[in-house]
Amino acid sequence: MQTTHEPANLKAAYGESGWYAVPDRLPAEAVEKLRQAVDRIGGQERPEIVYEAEQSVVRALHGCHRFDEVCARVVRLPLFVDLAETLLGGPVYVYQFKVNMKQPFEGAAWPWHQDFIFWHREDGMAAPDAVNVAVFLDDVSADNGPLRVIPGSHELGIIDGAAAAAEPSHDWRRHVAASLEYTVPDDVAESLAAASGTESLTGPAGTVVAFHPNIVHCSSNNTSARRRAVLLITYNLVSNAPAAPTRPEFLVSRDSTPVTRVDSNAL
Ligand code: 6CS
Ligand code: FE
Repeated sequence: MQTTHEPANLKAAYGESGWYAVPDRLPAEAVEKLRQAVDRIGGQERPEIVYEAEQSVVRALHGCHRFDEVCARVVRLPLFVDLAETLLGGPVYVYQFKVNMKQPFEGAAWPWHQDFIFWHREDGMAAPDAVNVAVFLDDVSADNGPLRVIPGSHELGIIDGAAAAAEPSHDWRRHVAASLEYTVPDDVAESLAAASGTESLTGPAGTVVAFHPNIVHCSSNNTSARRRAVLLITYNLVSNAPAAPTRPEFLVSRDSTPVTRVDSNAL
């Protein structure tokens, strides 16, 4: 199968650090089409739109590939599907689609956390045989709230924080708000960061970065005047599809049919 990535070094680098910045970028005209889709959807009234705590600023859009034709095509681009299949080693489907907006001045932080614990505890995903593909829709720099990761932390499995003892709320709003249900305690994250350092994922609009479901990551408030919108497509191995997820379908796809590619210039 012709892929768009050099599998050898991609898998080695990703396996080592838990994340990988892909050399290829999403072309500017495709980024612009996605920005227009985000603006279109963000102005609608729909359950897939999550707001910041003060209820008027959009925090994230969810599941847009299920109702918007540009988003439905972007998840099928060979650039992303080849990346996911190379890293996961088999046919994949779109498990989750979201755009974290990180609006100027009001885009709130995401505390230190891992993603797999949400998919495992809330949806029944058996193994972290999924991958997050981040696509920057805006330029991301140190001052507009970049994603920060702790390299190598993907090898630690699920790090149980305070939530481990508490009875889970099973309220999906606690899984996408600034006050997350499952977090990695700051002292644990800080000691991991002291040992391994942290990397800030920055780059121009169009940058593509893959990161592991168990890598410890966070992002700060956006105190700048520049939005930091990032599209996150989570691909899951078809063979790893949860049997009976119950969270809303815009958070967890029920359709585990292998994703089929469109042409690279289909957007
Ligand atoms: O609950 C979820 O599915 C989402 N929540 C977080 C904090 N990351 C993973 C996923 O996007
Ligand atoms: Fe996350």
